[in-house]
Amino acid sequence: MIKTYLDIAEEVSQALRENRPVVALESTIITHGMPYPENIESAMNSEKIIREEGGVPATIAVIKGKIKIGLTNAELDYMGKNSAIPKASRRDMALLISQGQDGATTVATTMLCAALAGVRIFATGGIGGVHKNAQETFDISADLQELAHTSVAVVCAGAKSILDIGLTLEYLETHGVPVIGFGTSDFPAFYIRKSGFPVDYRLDTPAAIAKALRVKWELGLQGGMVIANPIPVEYEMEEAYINGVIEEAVSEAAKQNIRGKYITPFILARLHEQTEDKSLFSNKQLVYSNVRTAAKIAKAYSELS
Ligand code: PSU
Ligand code: MN
Repeated sequence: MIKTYLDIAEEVSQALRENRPVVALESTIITHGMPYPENIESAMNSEKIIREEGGVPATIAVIKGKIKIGLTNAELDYMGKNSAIPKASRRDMALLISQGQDGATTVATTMLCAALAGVRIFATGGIGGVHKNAQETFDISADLQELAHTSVAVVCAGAKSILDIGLTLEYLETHGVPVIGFGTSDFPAFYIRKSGFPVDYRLDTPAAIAKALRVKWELGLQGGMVIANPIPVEYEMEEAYINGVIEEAVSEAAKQNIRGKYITPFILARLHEQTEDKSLFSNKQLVYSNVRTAAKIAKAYSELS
């Protein structure tokens, strides 16, 4: 039944059949997370890095009502040039697909689609989370509920401090989602290596992470795992500077009354503008680092079975 909706690229399905490493990549980061043409550059380079590590990339998007697992270069280009394509989180999927529309998948829906296709490891920049002031706005990303239920590991550089990182970690704890620091005991804050909040466990090798994933899922403990990989030190931003820009962007969003799914893309665009693309450069570099780590974990995971 699900096959009606899924369109898995031949290269990806062959890799899955042969138990070779596959890494899922999201499309909201392309359509709404970075400006054109850097978004395409980042998407293509991410795929290249996965191949260098011996894996197969599976960028995920909804195109004309089909869930695509693995995009062609023309499809990547299409997702990168059309910022009018709607951001598709869990609640949007049935509507977009039933109407034959396009959708850029968020962390939540990339996990969902990856799980449908049998892909277990996913790399991105940062996860969504509990927004600052959520006690009034109720703004908590659907990414966190997806991590609670869907068995896919998400390699990320932590979460941006546009979010309340402390509350995001509390939420993940409540829902039983392990948060692992890859080579760090401090949960990273995207542009900076440390948020000041501890991770639950520190693991230093892809093999140790792969083993933890296998045990979790063999125990029947459904749900994801957050693998937090700090930005490489040479690309880290200056903390006081970036936090100042973030605060300004968050209050500008409130002032302009930006709501719901539009908040995160608004803030991201504002950060890139205000830092004259310095944050975009760091953003790309941390994605590449996450993608490489994810490919290594996927390889270690496939060697376990
Ligand atoms: N954080 C980033 N870059 C992004 C996103 C988050 O640094 O591109 C995107 C991801 O697709 C994430 C989504 O899943 O925003 C979260 O949106 P929301 O807060 O509306 O759930
Ligand atoms: Mn939200």
